[in-house]
Amino acid sequence: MIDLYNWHTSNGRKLFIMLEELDVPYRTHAINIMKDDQFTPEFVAINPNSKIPAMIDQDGPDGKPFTLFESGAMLMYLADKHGKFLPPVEDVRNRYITIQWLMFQMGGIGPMFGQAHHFRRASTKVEYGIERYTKETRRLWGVLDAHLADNAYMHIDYSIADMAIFPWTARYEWQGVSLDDFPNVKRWYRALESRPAVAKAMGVNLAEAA
Ligand SMILES: N[C@@H](CCC(=O)N[C@@H](CS)C(=O)NCC(=O)O)C(=O)O
Repeated sequence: MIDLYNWHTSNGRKLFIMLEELDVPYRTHAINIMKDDQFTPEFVAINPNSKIPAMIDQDGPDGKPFTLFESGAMLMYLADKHGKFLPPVEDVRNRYITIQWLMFQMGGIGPMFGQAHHFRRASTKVEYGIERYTKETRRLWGVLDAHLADNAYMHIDYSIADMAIFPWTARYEWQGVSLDDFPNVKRWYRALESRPAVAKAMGVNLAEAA
C-alpha cells in the first residue's frame, strides 16, 4: 500500500496519474499547502523540504516502509518497482533518454512554468517577472513542439516523462499560451487527456474532498 501525501497541483497530479495508470492501491493524505500543512512536524518528518508530493511505500524494497519525496524520484521508483513506463536498466540508451526528458520537466518546465504562474497571477504585477517567465515558458513550449513533431510521445512510448510534463501543459491558459500555436504539443495533449487515468488524475480536487 502506498500512502501518498499530496495536493492537486501540477507536481501533485503527476503522482495521481502514475498511480492511476499502474492501478495499484494507494491512500491519499491531503496536505493543504494553502493552509501550511506542509510545515507541520508530521509532514516535515516525511519531507524535510516541506513540498508535496511525498509518499511512504509500506511495502518498500527491503520489505520495510520506504519514504520518498521529489516527484521525479517518486515516478522513477514506482516505474522500476512495477516495470512500467520507464525502460529497464539493461536498455541504457532508451532509459536515459526517457530520464533526460523527465529531468527537462523537473529542472526546466516545472520551475519556469511555476514562476510564470506566480508572476502572471500575482495581485501585485511585476512586469519584469511576467515578461521573463512568460518568455521562457513560451520558449520551452517551442522545445516541446519541435520534439513532438517527430515523436508521438516524449520518448518512444508513453512514459513517466509524459506524465510529468502533461499537468504543467494543462495550465496553458495561466501561461498565456494557446494550444493552437503549438500543433504538435496539441496532438500529444489530446492523446494524453483522453487516457482514463489522466482524466481521473486531472479531476482530483482534495479541497472538495475534505
Ligand atoms: N521539485 C519538487 C517540487 C515540489 C513543489 O514545488 N511542490 C509545491 C506544489 S506544486 C509545494 O509543495 N508548494 C508548497 C510551498 O512551496 O510551500 C517536486 O517535483 O516534487
